[in-house]
Amino acid sequence: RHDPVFAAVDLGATSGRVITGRVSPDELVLTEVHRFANTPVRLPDGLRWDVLSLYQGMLDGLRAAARSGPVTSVGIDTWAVDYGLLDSDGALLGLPFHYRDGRNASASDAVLAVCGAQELYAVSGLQHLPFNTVFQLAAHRSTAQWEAARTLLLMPDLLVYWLTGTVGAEVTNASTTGLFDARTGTWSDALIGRLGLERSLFPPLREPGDPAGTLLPHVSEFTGLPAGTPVTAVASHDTASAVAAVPASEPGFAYVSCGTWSLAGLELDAPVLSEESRAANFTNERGVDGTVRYLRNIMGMWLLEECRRTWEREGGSPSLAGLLADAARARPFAAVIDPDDPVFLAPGDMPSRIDAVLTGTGQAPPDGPGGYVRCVLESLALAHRRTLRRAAQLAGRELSRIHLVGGGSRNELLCQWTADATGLPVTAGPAEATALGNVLLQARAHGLVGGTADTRRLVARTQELRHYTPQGDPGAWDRAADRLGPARV
Ligand code: LRH
Repeated sequence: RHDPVFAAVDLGATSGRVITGRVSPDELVLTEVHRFANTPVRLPDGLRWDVLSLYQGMLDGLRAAARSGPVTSVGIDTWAVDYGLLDSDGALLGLPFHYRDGRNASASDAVLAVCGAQELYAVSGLQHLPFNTVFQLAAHRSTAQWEAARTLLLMPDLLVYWLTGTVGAEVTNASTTGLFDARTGTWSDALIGRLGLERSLFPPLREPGDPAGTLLPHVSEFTGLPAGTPVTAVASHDTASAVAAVPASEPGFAYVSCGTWSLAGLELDAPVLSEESRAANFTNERGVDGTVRYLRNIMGMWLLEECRRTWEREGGSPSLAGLLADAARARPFAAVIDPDDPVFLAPGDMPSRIDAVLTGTGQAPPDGPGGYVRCVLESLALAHRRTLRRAAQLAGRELSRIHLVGGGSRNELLCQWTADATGLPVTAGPAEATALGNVLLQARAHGLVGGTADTRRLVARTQELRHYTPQGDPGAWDRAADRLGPARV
């Protein structure tokens, strides 16, 4: 059998992977052929992505993919908002900043002074996060590089450019810039003009499924992929790829795409741009086929990952399995935090920051790693609950089920507690939703699967899913939620 194989490049905040996906009408097999670290570097002027090592990791991965057999096409997805600037020769100006760099807070004030939050939201429908591209650009404008900049490429588009020499902006990720019109699905000339940005910085848009060029000769030579191998624009925002692969069939589903971030929300046909929605900071990011990803960012597994990095730096290296077993035994609801407190955004000592927040809210800090992990996971379950309930209210929907996808879906405590806190059944998996979404969009572009409904059926049929029903005393979750005071959402 020679089922077509697609190579998915999926770069996450802590690692990058190249995965091959073999697709047939009733089979969908992913194989990770290469994994590499994504280690940001702090330079004197800020925290940067090591984009050359990511590029090299991707090339090595494509070479491994080529060795494993014929590859029909390549697709790339990464996290959102970050970008590189090219000069008039097409050369990259400096290393892209990391969205967790601290320079953006004051820049966002400068933007909001020119264009109010209401005006921005009415057009872009984007949640306010201090690192939205529009704010990062305001910080970038005071640098010498800015004068030389002619083209802005978001991370996946930059990597596509290096593979193929073609320039474009894929829409699902463009929708996270703050300069994209959520109603029309195009760059907002109005906002770009109002903020005094050059319209020519922003490349022509690509829809998921559009061709994005073919491999340059030196790329083909290095990787061993044949000359002419196509690169396909996928839903290049990782969250959009993940949502496209949510194995849902019923209309009332909600999703939590859970990795470094928890992205919790609904899929809608049209944006919700009301003042209430803006005040609750819900975003209207673009999905496949013009759908709207109506969601909020929740700080996610970052809290746990950053706790573990802190413990490792201090010489301990508790295994994840051990930590989760300790968390399961720790006292329930001993400590709850709002995971979205901005103090948690930057890299650094996470347990100390949790202590400070707990002390500030009259709660005692946990007395061991298991206690911190319990605090983080219960707090995330509570954040899933209030975010999804509010999303449903604002969009006028009834919820019937939560699909928890992404790496966090492997965490049984988080899945069970999300079910318990919300009172809704949770279907967990696939953990590889983003890579599946990437592969299946390519398969669709090559005529192997139909639309999103087909994609989702294929995922549901072929991937291992787990089901959680709500258990325990729902009142305990209500009381824990009350302890957090008036919710930000
Ligand atoms: C998740 C994600 C999320 C963005 C963030 C910057 O990886 O793409 O959707 O908000 O990274």
